[in-house]
Amino acid sequence: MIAESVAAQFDVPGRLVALRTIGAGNVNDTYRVIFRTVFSEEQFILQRINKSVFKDPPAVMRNMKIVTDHAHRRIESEADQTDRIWQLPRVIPSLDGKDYVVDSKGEYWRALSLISSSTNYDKVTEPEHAAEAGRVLGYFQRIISDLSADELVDTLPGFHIAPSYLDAYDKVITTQGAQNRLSGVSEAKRLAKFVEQRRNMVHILEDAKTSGELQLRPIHGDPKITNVMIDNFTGKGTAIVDLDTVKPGLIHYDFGDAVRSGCNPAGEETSDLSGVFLDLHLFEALVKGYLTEAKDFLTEADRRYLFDSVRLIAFELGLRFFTDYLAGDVYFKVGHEGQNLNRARVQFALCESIEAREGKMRAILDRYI
Ligand code: GN1
Ligand code: MG
Repeated sequence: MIAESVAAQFDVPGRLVALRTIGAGNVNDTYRVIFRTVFSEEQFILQRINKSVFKDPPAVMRNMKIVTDHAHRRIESEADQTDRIWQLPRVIPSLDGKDYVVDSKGEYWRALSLISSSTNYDKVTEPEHAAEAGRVLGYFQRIISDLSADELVDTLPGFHIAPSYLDAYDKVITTQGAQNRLSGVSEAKRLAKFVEQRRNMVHILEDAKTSGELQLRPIHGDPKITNVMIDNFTGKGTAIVDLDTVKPGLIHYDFGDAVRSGCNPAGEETSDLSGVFLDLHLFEALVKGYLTEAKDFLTEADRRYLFDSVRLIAFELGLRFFTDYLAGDVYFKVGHEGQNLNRARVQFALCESIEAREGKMRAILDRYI
């Protein structure tokens, strides 16, 4: 198998004893690998980078290397002032000293260190968990806040640029395939109406960026709850993983994504919409955790757009899933027909719930910032 021969090309001591697919992620293929020597065992993450999403894998790895090198230095320099051990994946070099391996089919692979004794979860039901999700994101953003966005390459042009997703939707919707789905599936028709009613809010963050009110910074790009590692011994957040979307962006994309993912107790993949809502207890806890770390680097303007980012990112992800459903599932991996439609239903239901709670959410934000 290709993954096994690729695994042996990274600089890890010992011999391969196991390689297992882990079903994480909607984009890349991910494996957990175990190597053993006479005296020790090394476990690491092996990933094949999805080239149809990430067109320039070496640039993705360069960003990852710059950010992790910087963050590791900061983690070490602050180590004796914190209440926990913070971790962050390390890029494991290949035997020939590169940050990736290219296989015989031209596919790019990377190896990353595992976060010790920790677990990730795909749903949040306890405020303590939401608080840790907020804290982990705030910490990560803080320790990279002194890195200039100019040092990173835009490896995914259009990523989190909401107006571009609307343009993509407008193109897809005119295709025959999309028209067939719209006329045959009543839920698809309902979602199309939902999109129409929200066109005018799609530009809010990009307008603030264009006017100079909000600035580009290095961001994580994908701080959803499954990327937050919780320490098995202390229950505290210890790391954020999945660093391939680290690039210049607005910190609001991260905040909005963390909230839409960490404050919906039903998670992303439920088919029961009655359980999908923005839980204000979880929100309050996440905001508190986030601001413990973020209050020092957020500007006045940054604070003003926090609520809008939550509403927008939930809508944007729903729109991305819906567009992909209409396009025939070409971007997000699916396990069954209609999965992207269902994912869109969930995010749109969440967006509605966010709209209904706007006053209360703004009041919570005002209380802590
Ligand atoms: C994708 O691959 P994964 O699961 O880490 C997507 C994110 C979405 C997320 C939703 C590069 O992330 O933007 O928020 O699915 N990543 C990319 O589950 O598009
Ligand atoms: Mg990701």
